[in-house]
Amino acid sequence: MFTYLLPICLALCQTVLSKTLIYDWDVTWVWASPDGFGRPVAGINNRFPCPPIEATVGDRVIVNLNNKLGNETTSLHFHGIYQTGTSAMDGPSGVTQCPIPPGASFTYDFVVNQSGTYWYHSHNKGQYIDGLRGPFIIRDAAAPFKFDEELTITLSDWYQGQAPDLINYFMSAANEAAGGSEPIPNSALIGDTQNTKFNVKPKTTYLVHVLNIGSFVGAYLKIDGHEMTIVEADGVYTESQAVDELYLTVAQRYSVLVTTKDDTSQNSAILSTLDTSMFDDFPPWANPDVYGYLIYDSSKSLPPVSPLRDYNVFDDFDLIPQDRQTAFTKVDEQIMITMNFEDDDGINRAIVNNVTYIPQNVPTLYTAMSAPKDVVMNPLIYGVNSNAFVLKFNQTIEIVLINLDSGGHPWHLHGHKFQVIARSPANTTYEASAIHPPQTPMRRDTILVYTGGYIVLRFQADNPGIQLFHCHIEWHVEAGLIATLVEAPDVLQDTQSIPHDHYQVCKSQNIPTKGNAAGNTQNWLDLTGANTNISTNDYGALVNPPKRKRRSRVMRSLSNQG
Ligand SMILES: [Cu+2]
Repeated sequence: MFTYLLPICLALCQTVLSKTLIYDWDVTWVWASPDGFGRPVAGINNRFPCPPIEATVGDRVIVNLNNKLGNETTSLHFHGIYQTGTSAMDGPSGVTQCPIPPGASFTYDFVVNQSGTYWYHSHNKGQYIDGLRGPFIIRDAAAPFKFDEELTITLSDWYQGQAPDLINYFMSAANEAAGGSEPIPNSALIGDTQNTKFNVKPKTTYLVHVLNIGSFVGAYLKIDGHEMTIVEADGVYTESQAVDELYLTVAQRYSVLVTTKDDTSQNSAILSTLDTSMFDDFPPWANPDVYGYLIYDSSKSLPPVSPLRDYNVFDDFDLIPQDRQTAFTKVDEQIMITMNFEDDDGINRAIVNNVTYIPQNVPTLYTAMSAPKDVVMNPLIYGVNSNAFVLKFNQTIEIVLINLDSGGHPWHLHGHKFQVIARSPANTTYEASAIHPPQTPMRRDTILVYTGGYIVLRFQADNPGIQLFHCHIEWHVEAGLIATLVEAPDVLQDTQSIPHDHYQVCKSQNIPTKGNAAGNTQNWLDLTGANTNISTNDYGALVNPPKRKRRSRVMRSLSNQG
């Protein structure tokens, strides 16, 4: 009789049941040895691995972040979270906030109206390479699948060196002269450690959240003797897809259903290996293999393991979203992006339409918030090196990304899940006439573009905010492989605000919070003083980097040859 009230009740009940989750987090250096080698790691509350955030759809999440690192700035990004109405909580430093200096505090406060497997990580100058990252799981009573228990398996590459030193060498003339290679990870991790044990019950269906929280290369995963069924990718429910192996680029996530055996006589191995095809060099000290175990009975021995080498990967382009959302057919605005790398005065820089990304004097969000109406939609005010594209509210946007580099790149868009309209094989020239959208394209927030190939993505510009579109390889972020989508800044400045503590961390560092990219509040089209110079002494998030050493004569002659 009262069935017409049901939707109202569901909405109300959701609101009533929503919780506020408060995380008081000190970012601290922790001595840890995830792969057996001890080193300082960026952790939380003196612990590493960093703790998960576990929420339910509709919850409000508050993270009170205190930077107690002492020697580095920090920030947190909540990867895949839309931040609808709260662009200021997105996290990338220089974009939606200032870097948080040592001793300062900063509050992230937002509501999660989405579900699935996400993660958080520092979005500040390559810092998450040093460990500041963790899972962010959002549960949903209305999820279209059934399970008994949950497990979270993170995969990642790992370095024994520290990010500031690795970044400094990666961005040096010496490295460019030697070929510009990314640093090779020493090892691989499961759950930010190795030989990780997961206790399981027999004959039980687990929802296993799998995340690649690494910094550089993709990772394969297989659970010996157990089939996996993909039911979610990057927070999008999918039609069930059985696979016996997963491949995740950095920043991608899946939920898979795994039903355990009805037999506790043997434990099972979890096999993971890094995608070494992304290494420019394969030194003997690099170990791409890592293992974990499903423990059915802790009194039984661990099963023997051997490296995972039978790569048998399902193409994520073929996944079908469970809601069967059809492809957007009418595109209002097309953004063409060509990506490549170039030698910029002896330094290896990434370029988006021939321009390398450099953070601007004023965080881009603050430029958008303070701009007069007559210039807020003008990409010029955001600075040439922000690679800004201004999107009009609610338009359907198509991004065509053409990869001219001789390597694959996992591209991530903040604030959205895009439809994957096309992905070409490697070394394929883009032709608009060759694009035939699938009827119900896969949606996700991170997608691999193959070597020399292209991807075509579509989404609705319905989320006013500053949304970065960037390669998620941290080395490439540092090298400037970033575009800035300034989404409906006219709506943004009328509907959102910046909390006082956010401005405060800028003021304490004398970073301007008003004006165009150069900080000019008088003449908005005068970009004199905007940041157009790349750093020649990049030590990542270090506050007091060592002074630049004089380059030796040998190095100078080497780089001149390059
Ligand atoms: Cu890349």
